[in-house]
Amino acid sequence: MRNTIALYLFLFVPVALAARQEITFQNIVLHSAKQAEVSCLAVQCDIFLKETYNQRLLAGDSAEAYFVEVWLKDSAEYIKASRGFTEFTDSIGRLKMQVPLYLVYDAKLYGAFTVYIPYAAMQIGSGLQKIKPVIKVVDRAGKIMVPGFGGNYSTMEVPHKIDLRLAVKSITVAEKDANGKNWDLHLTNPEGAKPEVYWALKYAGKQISRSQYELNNFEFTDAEGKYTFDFAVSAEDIFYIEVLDYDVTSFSDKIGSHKINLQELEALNGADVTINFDYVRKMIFSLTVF
Ligand SMILES: [Ca+2]
Ligand SMILES: [Ca+2]
Repeated sequence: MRNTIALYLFLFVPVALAARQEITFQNIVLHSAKQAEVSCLAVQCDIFLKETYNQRLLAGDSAEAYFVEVWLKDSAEYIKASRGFTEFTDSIGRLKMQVPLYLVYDAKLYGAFTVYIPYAAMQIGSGLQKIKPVIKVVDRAGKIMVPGFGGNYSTMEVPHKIDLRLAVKSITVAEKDANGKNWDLHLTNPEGAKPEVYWALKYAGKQISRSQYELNNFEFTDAEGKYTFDFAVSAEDIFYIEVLDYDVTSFSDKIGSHKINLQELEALNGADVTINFDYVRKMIFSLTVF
């Protein structure tokens, strides 16, 4: 019997000490801001922790970060993500931004914590719209720390949105990189020194689409439009078509990055355009507004 009690205490005491972190939000404010050259809704709040990282560590909780997740509502409904923005959604298509909240040794307050959500990623009309954030916090294992805290509605000016179709038809890259070296190291097979060329669409600092690569080839082609991609941007947003060499053993090598803004787009609309930039000798693509 005494053994049983001793064992019970041994198991029970650490669990009791490791009670959950408590997190609260105050001063939730919405405003509009440019972030990564894109019109965004900024959701700002002050976050208060009940205990510091050091206190949690003493309680046996070594989590060094929590994750703040922000959804939006326009009425009773959650706002869904626009076409092409799967990088910004939860599993059922609701627009979601997730940002890590790194824990500092002795801090209990995170003042002015801000999450940026591109307006173009929201399935919402332009002009004045009522929007409210719903904030949740999870730990690294996905355990819910704060179940879903709703702010108040604010009236925001949502910029005019443009639906686009991007088709990258072909890419030819230089045979050597910036250092005059082969794109890939390959001592036994000269073919293996050629790159694996693919393109990626970079928007608001995130890769929102990419093509597959072709093995050992200075060229990429997509005559059938297999990787044609539909997405939306706000009127003055800037985005990038990046060309890369896929590498298994390291980060892919960047071959070139082409910046696209709307002035350029109006001149381009629908036609095949041939350009060169950085170590891309030739890229043929089209951008269509629809
Ligand atoms: Ca490489
Ligand atoms: Ca490669």
